[in-house]
Amino acid sequence: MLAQQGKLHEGIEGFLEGIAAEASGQPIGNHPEVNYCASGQTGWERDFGAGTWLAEYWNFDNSMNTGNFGANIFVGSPDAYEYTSNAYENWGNSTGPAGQSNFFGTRHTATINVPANCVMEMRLRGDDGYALYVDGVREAHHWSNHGTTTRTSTITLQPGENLVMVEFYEWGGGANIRLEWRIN
Ligand SMILES: [Ca+2]
Ligand SMILES: [Ca+2]
Repeated sequence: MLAQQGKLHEGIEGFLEGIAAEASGQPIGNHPEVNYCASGQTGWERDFGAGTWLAEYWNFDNSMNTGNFGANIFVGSPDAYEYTSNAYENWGNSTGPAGQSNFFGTRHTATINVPANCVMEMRLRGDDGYALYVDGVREAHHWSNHGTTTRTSTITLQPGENLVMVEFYEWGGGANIRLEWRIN
């Protein structure tokens, strides 16, 4: 699937590691078949259902500032992880999910099943860098140090399983990563 798309970009190594982890039996977030398009959800919603997302958290240090954190952060076992209903967090200037208030990264991964094509808008906001992938294709990103910005993408979820991944890193100051969705 990935090879057919012929795309290599920041974060893809981590994505492939995620595939390998799944194949090795490490669980990832999962969701029963849900007809999101029939939900009538036309306002922005953050929740996808309990336990949909595997949220993995890594601390790093500022020596990893190579201008491309994606190649460096998401390697090895995470420092912490949990299962969540959403990829929506706002830590502000407080401690992040793995114990550091600066220099941490998060990756939310979910397998979202839908029974038929489902056109969904996904709105991603973040401080600092973030990226959204669906089945290995980068749909949105703003992978640099910055205050909160927003990227909105129109995604067509295919019948069956769709692997959705949100990557994020915090460099300094405030920190948030917030994914929301709605049906057009
Ligand atoms: Ca920040
Ligand atoms: Ca911070």
